[in-house]
Amino acid sequence: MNLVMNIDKRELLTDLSDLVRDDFPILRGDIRGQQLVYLDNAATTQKPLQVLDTIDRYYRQHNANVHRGVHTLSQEATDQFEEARRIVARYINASSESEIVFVRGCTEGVNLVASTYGRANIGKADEVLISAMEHHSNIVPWQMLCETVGARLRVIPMNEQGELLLDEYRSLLNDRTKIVALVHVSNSLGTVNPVKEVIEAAHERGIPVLLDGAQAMAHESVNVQELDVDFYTISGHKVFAPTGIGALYAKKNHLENMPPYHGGGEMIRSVTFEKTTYAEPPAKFEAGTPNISGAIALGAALSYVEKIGKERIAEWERELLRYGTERLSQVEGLKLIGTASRKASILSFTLDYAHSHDIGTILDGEGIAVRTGHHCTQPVMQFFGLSATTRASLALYNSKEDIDRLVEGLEKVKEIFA
Ligand code: 7TS
Repeated sequence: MNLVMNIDKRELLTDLSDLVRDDFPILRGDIRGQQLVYLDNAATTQKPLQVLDTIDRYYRQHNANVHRGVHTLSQEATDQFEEARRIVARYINASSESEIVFVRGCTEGVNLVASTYGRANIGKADEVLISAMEHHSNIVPWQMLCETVGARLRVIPMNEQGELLLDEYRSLLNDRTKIVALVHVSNSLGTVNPVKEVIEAAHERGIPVLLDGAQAMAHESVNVQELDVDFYTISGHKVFAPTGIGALYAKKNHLENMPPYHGGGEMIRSVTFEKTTYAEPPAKFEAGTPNISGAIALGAALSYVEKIGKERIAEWERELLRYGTERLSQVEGLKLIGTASRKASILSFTLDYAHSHDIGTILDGEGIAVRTGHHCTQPVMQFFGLSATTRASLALYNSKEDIDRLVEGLEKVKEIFA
C-alpha cells in the first residue's frame, strides 16, 4: 500500500512514522527474534517501496545504456536518467540540471572537487580551510591535495558543545585561503552548522565554499541558490536511495573552468591520438557508464521525500530529537556528545560503565541497530578525549517507541555492566 498517497487526508496525525513505516519493508523484520528498531540512519537509510519498485521496473522494462543508442530502450533509460538529474536539481534548487554531476556519493564528490578544482586553483603555500568536525571524507582528499601541491590544511575550531567558533573562523580567512570545505550537518555530533554565515564571510574575500551535505539532505531544506554555495555533495543512500549513487552540485562557471576528473567514454567531444576535446558539463565529469538505475532510484527517493514534505519531516524529527534528548538524559551515567543549539536528529553518547562496542552488541541482541565507534570522525573523538561513542540517528520512520526501546536496551546494558 502506498501510504504517502493517504497523507493529505490524515493531516492531523503528528506521528509521521505511523504514516510512512509501511513503505519500508525492512522495518517489518525481526532481528534476533525482536522487532527491528533501526537507529543507524546516519550510516545509511532504509529504502521505501517507491525506490525498490523503481529499480525493479527499470531493470525489468527499460534497462539499456544511456546517451548512446537510437533504440527505444536506450532512449527510455536516457530520459529517466536525465529526469532524475532534473529532480536532484529541483530538490536543492539548483538553477540548472547541468550543475548536477552524478557521482558515487559524498566521498567521490569531495575527491572530484579536490582533484580538479583543487589542482587547478590551489598551489604552494595556499591554504585549505576545513573544520574540526569533518568526516574523514572531507579531510583526507584535501590532505592528499595539500601534500601534492605544497598547500596547508587549516582547521576551524569548535567548542565543547560541538559548535564552530565563528570569530576564529573569520580570523583564519586570509589571502592564501583558496577554499573552505565544511560539513553542513555533523554525522557524529548532529550539529547543524551556520553555513550561510560561513559562506558569506568566505565570499566577502572571494573564497569558494564546498558543503558536505551527506547528513543534511534527508533532514534539512537545502537551497543551493539561497546559500550561494559553490559546491554541494550528496550521498543518495543517506536519503532513502541506493548505495553507490550521489551527486555533486557545482556552480556552472566552476564546472566550465574545472579540468575533467576521470577520462574515458561519454566525457569527450572528439578524440584523436593527438588530442581530445571534452564534452560540456556535466558530461565532462561523467566518464564511463554511470549508475543508471541508482540515479533513477535517487530521483524516486527525492520525489518520495518531497511528497511527504521536507518541513513535515523536519518537524517530526525535531520532536523525536526533543524526546530522545530528554529520555537519554535520564539514563544513569549517560553523557551526550554534541549538544549544539542547532542539531539534527543525531544522538551520540557515552555510558560511563560500558564501552560503546559492548553497548552496540547488547542493543543488537535486543533488535536495536545503532552505530558505535569513531564514525569516521577520529579528530572529533580526539577533541572529546574519547575513542568511540554510541550513536542513535533518527529518520522520518522512527517513533517515540523506538526511543523507548533504546532506553530499555540501555537499562539492560546497565544491569550487565554497572
Ligand atoms: N560526510 C558525512 C558528514 C558523512 O556522514 C558521511 C558518511 C560521508 C561524508 C561519506 O559518505 P559516503 O556516502 O560517500 O560514504 N557517514 C557515515 C556515518 O556516519 N556512518 O557511516 C557512514
